[in-house]
Amino acid sequence: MPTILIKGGGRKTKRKNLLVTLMTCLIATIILGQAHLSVKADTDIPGDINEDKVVDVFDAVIIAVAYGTEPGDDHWNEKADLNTDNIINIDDLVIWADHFGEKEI
Ligand SMILES: [Ca+2]
Ligand SMILES: [Ca+2]
Repeated sequence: MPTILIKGGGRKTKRKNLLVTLMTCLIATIILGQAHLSVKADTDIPGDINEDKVVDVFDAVIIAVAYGTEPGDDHWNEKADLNTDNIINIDDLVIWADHFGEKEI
């Protein structure tokens, strides 16, 4: 059985790997024809950052773009700060993951 060895990796490497993973998911979603246009509407689902009434990879991309930022930084997005602790990090991504796939009818 082949073994994949991943050495070290600082914060930037981990962030890059996360972004690559999220972009791969986005591309796969589009290819599979499951992508849809976002429509602004009020929503109460945690993790539905773009307020299209579904928690999907498009919301994760918004987190990825704002990842590691704090208020005042370039790319800061208040809506991506799901736990409202003024930093976009893995805790926000975990909240998104907990609600992934949820839809508002
Ligand atoms: Ca959404
Ligand atoms: Ca946060």
